[in-house]
Amino acid sequence: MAVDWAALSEAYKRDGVVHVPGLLNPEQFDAALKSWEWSLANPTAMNAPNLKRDGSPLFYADSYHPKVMEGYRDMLEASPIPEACARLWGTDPVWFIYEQVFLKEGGDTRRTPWHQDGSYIPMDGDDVAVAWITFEPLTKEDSLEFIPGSHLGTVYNTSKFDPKDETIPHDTSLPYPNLPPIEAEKHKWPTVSWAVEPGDVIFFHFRTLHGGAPTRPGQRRRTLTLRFFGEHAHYDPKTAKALPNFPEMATRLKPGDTMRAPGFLQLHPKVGARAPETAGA
Ligand SMILES: O=C(O)CCC(=O)C(=O)O
Repeated sequence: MAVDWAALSEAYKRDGVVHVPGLLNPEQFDAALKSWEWSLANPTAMNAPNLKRDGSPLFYADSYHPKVMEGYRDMLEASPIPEACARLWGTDPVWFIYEQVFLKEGGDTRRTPWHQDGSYIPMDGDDVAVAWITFEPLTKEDSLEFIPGSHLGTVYNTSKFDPKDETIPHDTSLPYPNLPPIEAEKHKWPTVSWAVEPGDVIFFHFRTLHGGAPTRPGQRRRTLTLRFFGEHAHYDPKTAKALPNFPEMATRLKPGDTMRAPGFLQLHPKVGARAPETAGA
């Protein structure tokens, strides 16, 4: 199916989220799934304990593996996703930041609380994107929800993902307002979501409010998210002063500095020489 990148780029800039059906061919989809499986087989020390199954529904997430390139490099280099980011932004180049995997299964798992990734990621700017890839088909009702245009509005504080009150911040020291109670006041917030088929990719801006996609008994959801930045992106420490795989970020960069650092893997346009084996150096 021909993709109208001009229309999608316009929508990305306006809404901060787009759905690209069938972007990954079966080979690229399998490669993405193999990377997800690598992450599950190689959990980080911090999140490995959360994989223990005790009969209760599992909502597992892991990210920032220091050796991510071992499981991701070949997949990333053969993926159409970096070029898609460039088309959405209208600029080159595209650098990889980090991966995140999700697994929800084993009963009623809770909705992912409403949040903005940009409250946690020490970067901001026009040219940033999360690529959300789900390996199970999802109905619109079971899919992730977004608030279109929210990337142009307020940056809210983080969420502690506290089931009692999802608006409680994870980092109370930040000078940002608490998240509003979006789920309780849904009528005030126009949302968008899409049914997802294997091979589809949803792209969203770091500041786009998103949440949802619970699973019910008998359902499983395996999801991979990949994060990228480009030409117009700057260092913005917020809660994370540095990325775990780029610890010198806070000392090498000042807030507002254009985001450039050796070691982030440039994926588009392709460069000849292979960068180091970590995402940040
Ligand atoms: O897939 C999910 O449940 C959450 C995804 C998400 O919040 C993210 O990728 O930032």
